[in-house]
Amino acid sequence: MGRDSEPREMFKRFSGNPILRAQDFPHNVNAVFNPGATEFEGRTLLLLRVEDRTGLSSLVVATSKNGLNDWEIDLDRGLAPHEDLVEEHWGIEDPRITRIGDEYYVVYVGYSAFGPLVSLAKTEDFVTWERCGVLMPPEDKDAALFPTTFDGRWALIHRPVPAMPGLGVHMWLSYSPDLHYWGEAQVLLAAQRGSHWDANKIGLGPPPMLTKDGWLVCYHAVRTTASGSIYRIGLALLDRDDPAKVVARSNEWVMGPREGYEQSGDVPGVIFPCGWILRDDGDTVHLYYGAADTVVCVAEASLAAVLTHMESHSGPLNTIGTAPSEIRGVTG
Ligand code: BMA
Repeated sequence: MGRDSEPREMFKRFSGNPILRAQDFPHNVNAVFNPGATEFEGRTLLLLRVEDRTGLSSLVVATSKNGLNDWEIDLDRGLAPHEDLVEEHWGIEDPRITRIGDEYYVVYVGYSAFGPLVSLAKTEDFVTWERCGVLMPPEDKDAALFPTTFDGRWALIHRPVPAMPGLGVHMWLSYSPDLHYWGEAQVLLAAQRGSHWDANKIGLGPPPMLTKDGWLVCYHAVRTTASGSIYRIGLALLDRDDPAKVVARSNEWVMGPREGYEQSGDVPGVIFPCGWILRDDGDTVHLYYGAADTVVCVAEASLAAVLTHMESHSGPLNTIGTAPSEIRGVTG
């Protein structure tokens, strides 16, 4: 699947990238990007963010037998913004899919007239949906559910933006007994400072993936440069039983924009994954990402290689303090 020119890259881009583009649609759309991903009825299912020419986005299903080629776009499945809901006034974006039992819980960004927020909808077939409402008020994005509970509580990683500038934009963890009321909010991963690749602004990519070493988390970091932003991705590991505990964090990015389809488009220099799938061999990971806010791509990695990398490349876990869960009970 990889290219000869990238022997040292852990995530190898599919030679057939981009796998989905606006031109693949039967009607005019502006861009297709940032897909959630899951397996459904023996096929890979992507929930694509499709931005039409009004500028608003909705979620559309595409499926493929091998997760690489021969994608079939299914305009009858997916989720469109509800015109009567203020929280979806300007569209819905960037879905993350978590399978729980026979249901698929899709956490997505609602672009409300009051700012982007985090919403949840669930489905069994990607045709009929039950909206579960807003989980986090504006401004909050980049959220996904864990597929299991922890001491009876559901857990959500999300990314609120502080109103006060200069404090950094960090990843948070919140818990809920019922997927409705959320609390115990705490910083999970703090953006670094200074020249680090993940300084100042970070956010979750796909939902966490359970591995032998804990929950593998993929996150993006936004580097502001004189000629715009660069979106790169890195990895962290969370404790299997206590996801508030960060046990490793890669000290360097594992993939950054490089190819033409990542450097040219509506927003150049962006790779933005929202879904990944661990294949039946237990090792092959397919990472699905939007490139340049314009097209959909896939890259492949070996999970064993990723976990080995985490052992040798773990940097500081957090830079602005310890997670509240770790200092609870400490006085003075
Ligand atoms: C983020 C999100 C993503 C987008 C990225 C780059 O804030 O809005 O949907 O891909 O910016 O433009």
